[in-house]
Amino acid sequence: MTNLVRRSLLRAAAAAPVAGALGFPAIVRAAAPQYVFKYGNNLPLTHPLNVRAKEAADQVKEQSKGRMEIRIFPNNQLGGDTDMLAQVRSGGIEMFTPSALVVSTLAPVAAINAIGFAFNDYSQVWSAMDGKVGAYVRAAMAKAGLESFEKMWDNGFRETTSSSRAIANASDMRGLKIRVPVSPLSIDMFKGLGAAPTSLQFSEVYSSLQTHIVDAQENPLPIVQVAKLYEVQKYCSLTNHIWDGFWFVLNQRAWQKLPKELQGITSDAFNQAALRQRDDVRKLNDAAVADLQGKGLSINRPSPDTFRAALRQANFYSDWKGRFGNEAWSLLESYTGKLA
Ligand code: X2X
Repeated sequence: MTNLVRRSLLRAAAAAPVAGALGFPAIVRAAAPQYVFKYGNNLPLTHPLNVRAKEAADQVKEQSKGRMEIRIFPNNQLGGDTDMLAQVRSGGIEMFTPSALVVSTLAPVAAINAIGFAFNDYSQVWSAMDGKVGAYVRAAMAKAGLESFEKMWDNGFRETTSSSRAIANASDMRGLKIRVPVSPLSIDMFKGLGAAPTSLQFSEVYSSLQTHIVDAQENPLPIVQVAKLYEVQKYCSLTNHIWDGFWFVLNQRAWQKLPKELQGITSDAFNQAALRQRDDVRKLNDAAVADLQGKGLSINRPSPDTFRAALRQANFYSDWKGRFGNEAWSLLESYTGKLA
């Protein structure tokens, strides 16, 4: 389907229930939603992001007594990440959950949580992202025309999978044809490690691994599971190189048009769902190693030392400190300790 056809079908689908209700008796018409938000994302329905977003949407419908409806379009149905980012700004869709890496194509400082090997653990991650680092990024997104909910959703610590070899230390990255998201920081980081990275939208990942356009990719284990990447990969190296999360972003005009009461119901539902989703990802991740081994992936746990050293030597930390600026960088370091 072309994007154009897909979009007009979607418009028709979104309009149908409201228009259809016009022919109904008054009692049914009263239940027609006054506000309909389309929410697009890039993940399969089985990922906790979709499971918990559906719960939040149901909660909004119930608490708004049917006045507000959120329709979920998972799995890149509305196009890839770059398309959805453009649509949420233009108002083609009202909600989207891009990874911080993808948001950085619009608001560069959003990639700051993805600085290689910055966070030791989740307690540092959530302190920073629910605290001053998250607030700084949200202000930058608002300047770029995107509203966002306060609580970030978890993607996870990114690991490296490959069809050609296990990655035990930085020298194994040399020349590796690896897919990374559409993210300047990811490209720079993998170049710094000596790999040959290519940016592709997530919608292209499975097929590009299958046809060996690339040999490797990097993603948190729950994504390797739900997108069945283990079918087209042999090795999984627990590099933990980037912590990545999804921002719940909203079209600014559509958000500002919502009555305060509905804004409150909606942001409460999604911020609460985010906390449950974080818990789901943690549990999935704990069980994923055994599951993926059972599905045939060979798993190893490299030490971060050689990777950090390679990045330092490539001036990765000092370069990105310069790009993000001293203020943002010191906020990050107030949670992680000194990085550069
Ligand atoms: O595209 C990816 O690799 C994913 C699913 O992790 C993001 O959305 C960045």
